[in-house]
Amino acid sequence: MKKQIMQGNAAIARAASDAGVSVAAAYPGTPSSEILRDIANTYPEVYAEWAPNEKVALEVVSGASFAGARALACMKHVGLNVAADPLMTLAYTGVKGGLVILVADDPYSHSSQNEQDSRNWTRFGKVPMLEPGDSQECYDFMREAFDLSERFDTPVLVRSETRVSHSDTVVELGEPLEQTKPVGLDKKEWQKYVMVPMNVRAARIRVEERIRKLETYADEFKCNEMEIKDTKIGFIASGVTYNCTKDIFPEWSSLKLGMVWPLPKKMIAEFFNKVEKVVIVEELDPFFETEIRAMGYKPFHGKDVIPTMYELTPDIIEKSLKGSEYKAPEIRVKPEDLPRRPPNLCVGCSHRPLFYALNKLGAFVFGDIGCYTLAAAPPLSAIHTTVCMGAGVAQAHGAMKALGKEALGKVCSVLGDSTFLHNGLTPLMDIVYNKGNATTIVVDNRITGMTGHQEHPGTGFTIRGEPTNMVDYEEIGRALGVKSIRKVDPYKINETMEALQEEMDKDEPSLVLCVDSPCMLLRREKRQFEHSLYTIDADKCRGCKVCLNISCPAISWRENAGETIDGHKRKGIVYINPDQCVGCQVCQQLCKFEAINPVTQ
Ligand SMILES: Cc1ncc(C[n+]2csc(CCOP(=O)(O)OP(=O)(O)O)c2C)c(N)n1
Repeated sequence: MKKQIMQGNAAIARAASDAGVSVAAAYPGTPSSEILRDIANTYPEVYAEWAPNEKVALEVVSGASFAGARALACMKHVGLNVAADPLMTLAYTGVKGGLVILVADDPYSHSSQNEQDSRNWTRFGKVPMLEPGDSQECYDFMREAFDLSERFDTPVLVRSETRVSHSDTVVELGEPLEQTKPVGLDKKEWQKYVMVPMNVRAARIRVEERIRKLETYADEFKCNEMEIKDTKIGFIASGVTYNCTKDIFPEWSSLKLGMVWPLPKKMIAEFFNKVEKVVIVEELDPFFETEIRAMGYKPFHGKDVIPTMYELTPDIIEKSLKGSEYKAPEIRVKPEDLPRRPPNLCVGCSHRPLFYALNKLGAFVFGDIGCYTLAAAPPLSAIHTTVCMGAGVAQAHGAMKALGKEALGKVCSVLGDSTFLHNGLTPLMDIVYNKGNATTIVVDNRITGMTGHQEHPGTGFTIRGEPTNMVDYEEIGRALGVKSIRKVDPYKINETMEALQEEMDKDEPSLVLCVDSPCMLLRREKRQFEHSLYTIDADKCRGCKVCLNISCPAISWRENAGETIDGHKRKGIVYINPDQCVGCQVCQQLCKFEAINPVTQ
């Protein structure tokens, strides 16, 4: 079918296949994760792999490009920070096969640790960037990106964002290209690919020349579009922001910048010539505005009225430009209008008892990013920092170096299995090498949970479900020099607390591995619990609410004030929802009154 309704990410995947991509690699991250999944599930001709992190993903695909194959790396915005090191130098080496880096931003931080604007990488990295605004453009711009990459000998960035990646719109597909056989590696090209100072200086000149050529090309590039209507007023925008602004002010003239950088200088000059008042509407940073002002133009409005943070929705754009009272971005839906439904760990999740234990121990926990970050919220309240993937391991070490022996027994870091493999090994090596004494806890639930169950080198499966080597965390710890390696079963709360305290007390690095605790939503691996369901004995529950401290979605509080039990007045009792309980037995371990018992047939 030539026309289909497609999600932005699905259109990106399809475009990669239709553009003849041979190799695609990614590390998952919302809102980009579906792209590689779709490639792996739908386009068998494309080699696809989950890399342990974004830097490796980009390096893998750049190798394919150097061999002459078309190649794609996908990541979320913060992933590009991790991949920035190869990116900055790949701009100098250039490519052989078309090399595209898809980066998906997350304005409003729906699912991210920051709200950075990836457009800043394009100017900084000296590589062009395209920005689609709907699924059709995802498809078209991606195909353009591969052509552009080969034509100008450059990696090309394509920036998506949550609303583009995760919206479904109609896509008219083009003719697929045959996947071309890579031309192969050529030793004679070493001066292009070996970035030693002598070659860097030559490459530097090529980079500048390329930017100039791209600047000229931008003026004729079909992804940049000018539409002259009302000449009194017009707007400059890109991506989804262009669509939103166009919806509200359809009668205005417009300049859509499909290429974010370099900018089409002649087109911009023409637009300012033809339109009396130019408004620059852009989400997050004043990227276009800074550039356009530097060219000597004075927009009528830009960031003086348009917010510099969060998403730009049609109503925010409208209020900002219609000169209403509206100044700062508002939280759109007032929390008090909604029933409170904070995100929570799943029923039976192995992270819950571990963080309950850490809370009871009173430890300061340097945390990380994953489902377990949810333990920062009350009542678990057992994650005290979250910065970026792998950071907690090194931060615990740094804090303990700063505080000296007084921190012994009180500090640790926790990170997930995927996060450990992404960026946790290097800081653990650092702790050992520099004679630290921090405790590193790996919550191994056998999958990349938070982003939707992607495989990684510790799961034993590739992206296409083929069995493969499974990393042994204990062996890794030993190889890095950790002497104290301990396995704990997080579901056994008292034993876990004892083990954690012992490890934190040690004046040496230690690695704690939470074992036999697969993600509750994983199908292939299941924790076997003794019983499948627990219930409350109403005659024994005193309503002390201790079991509510684990924030289990299956447990709730039922008011029945005035009732007494053994002469003890209780305000209510606890209820366990039999449709939700999976029998993890965590709540039972907390009940002093033996009021929580298994249901036996
Ligand atoms: C640099 C970077 N890349 C990707 C992400 C997206 N991301 C958030 S958490 C996470 C991994 C979580 O998996 P794991 O560590 O196994 O913990 P789990 O969610 O399974 O508990 C990923 C990929 C990110 N936040 N930062």
